[in-house]
Amino acid sequence: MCEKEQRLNKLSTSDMTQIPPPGSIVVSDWHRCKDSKEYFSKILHRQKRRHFGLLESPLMPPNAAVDTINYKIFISGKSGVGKTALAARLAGWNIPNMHYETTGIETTVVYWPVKIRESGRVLFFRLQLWDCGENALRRFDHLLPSCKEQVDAVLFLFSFTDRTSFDDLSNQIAKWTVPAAGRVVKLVVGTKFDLFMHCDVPERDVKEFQETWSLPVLRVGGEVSDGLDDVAPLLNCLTEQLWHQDCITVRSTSQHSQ
Ligand SMILES: Nc1nc2c(ncn2[C@@H]2O[C@H](COP(=O)(O)OP(=O)(O)OP(=O)(O)O)[C@@H](O)[C@H]2O)c(=O)[nH]1
Ligand SMILES: [Mg+2]
Repeated sequence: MCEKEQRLNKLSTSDMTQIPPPGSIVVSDWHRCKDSKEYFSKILHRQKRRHFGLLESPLMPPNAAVDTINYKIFISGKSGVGKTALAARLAGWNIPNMHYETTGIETTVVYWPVKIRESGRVLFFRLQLWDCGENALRRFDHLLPSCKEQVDAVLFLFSFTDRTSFDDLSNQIAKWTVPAAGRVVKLVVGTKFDLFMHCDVPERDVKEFQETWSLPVLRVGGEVSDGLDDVAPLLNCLTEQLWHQDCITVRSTSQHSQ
């Protein structure tokens, strides 16, 4: 059974009776609630984020039956836009000040506990972030197909300090909207939001873009902080879109088989 099938099997029928729209699926500030402490403590070490290797996972006591569900996320965007920095930010690592071009594919594992609002169910999302240097993607044809294989979501990056990266978004997104691409969650992330003195993308353009494409646009920037407040909006938005996509998939396959 492939990873995706295993994941879909973990959805209970109660998760699908009524599928709420994204925005009301997960408890949004759960990391601030008392009852989340035992879960978030598993992804922290001395108040900082714990680093997980490919084969490592948060250790929960055996009596706490928490399902872990795996997703593959591809980070897309032109060279220097901040793909590697975003992967580091989401994992709680420091961001390199210099731009070191990523020469191939790098993967980063991020765990994020989530509480589903309706059922009160807690799940660990295991997000495997795929970051590939833009120049390497152009140079080696075999890289993009491996990034696309079984991908669940794409983060489309633009930089607030680089107008061309914003103007190219529509092209990038259109490539992933063809039917052959299958169901893929799409999120737009504006990086370098902290460099407002050099901002080249005014808020009204972002708003217009958001209305045209009906996609969530998130903003990131600045130093990586130790807390979870910095990453929670993006990770909650991503996890709930993924959960919503899975619920829709299961519902449509069960309708087909009836
Ligand atoms: N101030 C600020 N700098 C950022 C931010 N994100 C990335 N940077 C800087 O932008 C530069 C390029 O970021 P990278 O993450 O290496 O770019 P990339 O998209 O991975 O580029 P390639 O690997 O060449 O495709 C680095 O010097 C980062 O420190 C941000 O949000 N704010
Ligand atoms: Mg990079």
